[in-house]
Amino acid sequence: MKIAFFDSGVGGLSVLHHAMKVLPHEQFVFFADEDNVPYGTKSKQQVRDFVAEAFDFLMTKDVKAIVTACNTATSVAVAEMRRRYDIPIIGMEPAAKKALDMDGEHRVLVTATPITVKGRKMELLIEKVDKDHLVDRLALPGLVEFAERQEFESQAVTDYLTSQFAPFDFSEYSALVLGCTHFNYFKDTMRKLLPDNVQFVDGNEGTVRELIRRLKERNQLEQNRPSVEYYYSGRLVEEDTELSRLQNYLKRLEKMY
Ligand code: DGN
Repeated sequence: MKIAFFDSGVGGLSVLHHAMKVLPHEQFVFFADEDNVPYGTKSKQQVRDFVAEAFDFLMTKDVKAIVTACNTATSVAVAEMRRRYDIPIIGMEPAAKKALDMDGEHRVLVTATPITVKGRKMELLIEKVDKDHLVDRLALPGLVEFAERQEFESQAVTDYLTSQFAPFDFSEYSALVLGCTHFNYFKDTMRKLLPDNVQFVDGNEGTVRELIRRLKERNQLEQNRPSVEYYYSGRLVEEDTELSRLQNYLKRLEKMY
């Protein structure tokens, strides 16, 4: 059986990229909801509907687990999906705890989409892990659009990040949390704009670790000939130009991770 990775767009490839490294004998299905990206600026109900449709589709593909490689979808829709299906459904959560645990004295900036930043799940997370009030939040919806256009290092990206980062005194921060899977593509670009005391923290490893734990529990890790099938909103990606678009993202990740 296969393992599905789902995202609103290409962000989830960053989690899949890590999974392919640590699970080299599994078969994957990657679903990017390219018809509806971006999610982060839509209503919660719209996102819930998109996710339900995608999951219904993925359930027809003989999958043994679904990784919701999208913090936004996890934040508003995963609980409902877990009630609906009885396979493991793994979510993403901005790695605020991991970032605080790494230092514990300096501030941490959690970046994500507007839905994730303002969501109830984020409030609960902060309440739980941020006893010393060290966490700040910043929505960076522009990065999702840049990532979808494969624009990672242009002057426009630098200008956008520079203006968004301007209100923060980064000498007080030990970490920046990449709380949206699309943001992983900008680690290098951000590195050039932030002082060395700021470390980047993402949730990729933790999510894949949880996936492995859940599959082991069910005795469902397999030794297959590896493969990945890509879908854009339910359409199998077959054209060379689109496959090479996806390869470009994986190449960028390979350089950075
Ligand atoms: N990649 C998604 C996330 O991790 O939140 C969402 C991007 C979007 O659709 N805005």
